[in-house]
Amino acid sequence: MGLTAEDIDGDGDLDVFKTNFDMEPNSLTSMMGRASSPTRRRSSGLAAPSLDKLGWACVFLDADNDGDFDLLVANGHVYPQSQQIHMGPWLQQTQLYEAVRGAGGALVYRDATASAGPGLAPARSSRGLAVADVDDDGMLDAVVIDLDGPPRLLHNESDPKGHFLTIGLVGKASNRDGYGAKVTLYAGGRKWFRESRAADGLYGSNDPRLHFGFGDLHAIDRVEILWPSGVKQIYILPNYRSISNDPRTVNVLLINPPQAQPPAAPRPSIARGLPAPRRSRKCGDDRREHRVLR
Ligand SMILES: [Ca+2]
Ligand SMILES: [Ca+2]
Ligand SMILES: [Ca+2]
Ligand SMILES: [Ca+2]
Repeated sequence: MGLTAEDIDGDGDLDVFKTNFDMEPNSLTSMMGRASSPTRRRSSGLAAPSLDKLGWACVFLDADNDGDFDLLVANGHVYPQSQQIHMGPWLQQTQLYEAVRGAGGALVYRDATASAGPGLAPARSSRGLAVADVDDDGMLDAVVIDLDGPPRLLHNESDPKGHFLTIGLVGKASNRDGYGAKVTLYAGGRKWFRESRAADGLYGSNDPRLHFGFGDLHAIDRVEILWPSGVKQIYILPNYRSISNDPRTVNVLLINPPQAQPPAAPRPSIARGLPAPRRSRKCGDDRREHRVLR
């Protein structure tokens, strides 16, 4: 029913997760290069806990900022009388899968729903999901849309396991929200690749800002942005090293503010520890050249 894609293994190619019907497993497929290249199914631990579920919306998110994408899946049957015909229940829990390192360091998922707190405890016939840091505390929260009930706001009260950076894109030659931009963050010998999308999963639109968790690394080497206009920007972030060693420090970087508008007043909740504003730099995506900011 639902489909989402992120580069969960850090090889630069998107990996695709798909939810399925009752008595069918959800699936994770790794892309291997260009669209015409072969794909491979990953053994990820996501199949067995989904067999008795009918899955809908799904969103990858780094819920604990440890640097690995976790996963939320909304579930619920299409038939209110499903158990009378020997299928799964009408009401099902939304599932949280935690990304962990398995044998040889391979990324696998474990069903963490039972220990995820009261927000995921009730069974509902859920359909939609959206993820956003609604209170700007650096931890991604979520909204679940249920049939026959109000939306559920799930506030993430996890102990953060690492640092994070939230990037807001403001297009000029590209669309204003920067949708379609591809952002790659390099830190500590790893890279994180994300696309900015207007919609994701199913029946939901996430926070347009891109959230990166990167564990105990508190120094970022660089951020590369490929805008829909074709312009490529490279940000070197030397100031980031001195922001804080405290994972709870909130770090929001607004990239490519529009020249036509005065700079917005910093919001108190996100202003702590920000690097110096870069609005004076000519780094817009309407300049068809590569620029390295130092
Ligand atoms: Ca990948
Ligand atoms: Ca299923
Ligand atoms: Ca994680
Ligand atoms: Ca939050």
